[in-house]
Amino acid sequence: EPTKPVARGAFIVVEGLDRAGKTTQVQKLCNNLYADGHNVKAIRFPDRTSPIGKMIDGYLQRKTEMDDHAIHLLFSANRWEKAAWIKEQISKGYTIVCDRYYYSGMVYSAAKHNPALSLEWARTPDVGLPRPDRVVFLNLDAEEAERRGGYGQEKYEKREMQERVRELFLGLMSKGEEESKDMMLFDAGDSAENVSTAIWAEISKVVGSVEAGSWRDLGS
Ligand code: FDM
Repeated sequence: EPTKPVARGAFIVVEGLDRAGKTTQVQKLCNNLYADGHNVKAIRFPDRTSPIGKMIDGYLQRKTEMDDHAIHLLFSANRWEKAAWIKEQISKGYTIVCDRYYYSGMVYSAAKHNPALSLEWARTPDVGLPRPDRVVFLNLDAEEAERRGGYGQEKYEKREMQERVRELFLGLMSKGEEESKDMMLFDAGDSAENVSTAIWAEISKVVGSVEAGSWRDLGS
């Protein structure tokens, strides 16, 4: 249990394309938070360990096929099954650092260009989930992503898909969309050390305000 009494923990999401360095930055952010005396837990979506997560894993590894809407709803359900736990941890004073959330959910599904699956439709099943206090978006151009090495074998690891995903992520930030209020862009093309320093400058302030009780409620 946390030692310092705080109003609540913060809910921080890290988003971005494959190769943008999400895993590294989540780790560095957790280390910085921990060293600064905060209680912190890292999670990721999809959480492939639950029964729903195992269905998602089979789909991503191309072992099973699924309708675009059906897999979208499974990704959302995979967040809903963790929502109560997230709220509980935060109320206990733990700051949660989360690798991907409903921003990935919206843009990866909408990037399929299925005419029956709009960004608007994709947003709906996640309405009501805990709202992050800040979303760190790691932006990387296609060329730099290519320079960092080839993509893996999973479902969405193709260049055309990644480019559409990137455009949709940027669209979420620039179009005055609801999501843009929480998102902050970081240039992931910089060194991991510089990116981590920039993220820490922002997130340390956010977490400080949240713990002091001078921040909005989760979910509002
Ligand atoms: N993904 C992830 C989605 O399509 N929807 C979602 O809601 C989430 C959370 O799944 F291609 C995609 C994004 C990525 C894949 O890969 C998961 P990682 O490497 O486990 O993040």
